[in-house]
Amino acid sequence: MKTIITYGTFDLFHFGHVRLFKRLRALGDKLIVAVSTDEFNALKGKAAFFSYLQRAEIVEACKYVDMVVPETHWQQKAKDICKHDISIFGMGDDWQGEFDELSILCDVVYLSRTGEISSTEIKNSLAAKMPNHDINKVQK
Ligand code: C2G
Repeated sequence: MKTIITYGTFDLFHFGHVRLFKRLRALGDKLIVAVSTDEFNALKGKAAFFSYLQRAEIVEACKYVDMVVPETHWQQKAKDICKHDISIFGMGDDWQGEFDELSILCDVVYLSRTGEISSTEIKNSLAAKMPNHDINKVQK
């Protein structure tokens, strides 16, 4: 059983995320996705539109994803790799080289990031279209 793991915020889920998951899943038999909690996002200086639970629900619904776990701090990766018997740690290549130290535990791969889409770009283009709305608030 070859298990892959990846980490991220995955806000405003889009085809760039799907393409990453699809390619990672094709490398083995099981894909685990560690979704950044709201508290960890604050440490990353990121304010997601959707809450952790909403983002985890969306990611879990993706057919390429077998399991979702919370990402609560930067240093959890090595422990996760051992705990889940990970064969491959994978990220988009905007993280190229940042996690090479994990290669003592498993294979480390960086896959090309999908161009022309990002959660930030989605937010910005929506904000431009709706100048009077605060798109950072989920409509109740
Ligand atoms: N990604 C991608 N193509 C895009 C956008 C994102 O391949 N158009 C990939 C990124 O390269 C990353 C993953 O999707 O591997 C998640 O991206 P983010 O949600 O922006 O997560 P990030 O802020 O990079 O957090 O410990 C690692 C961090 O939690 C990563």
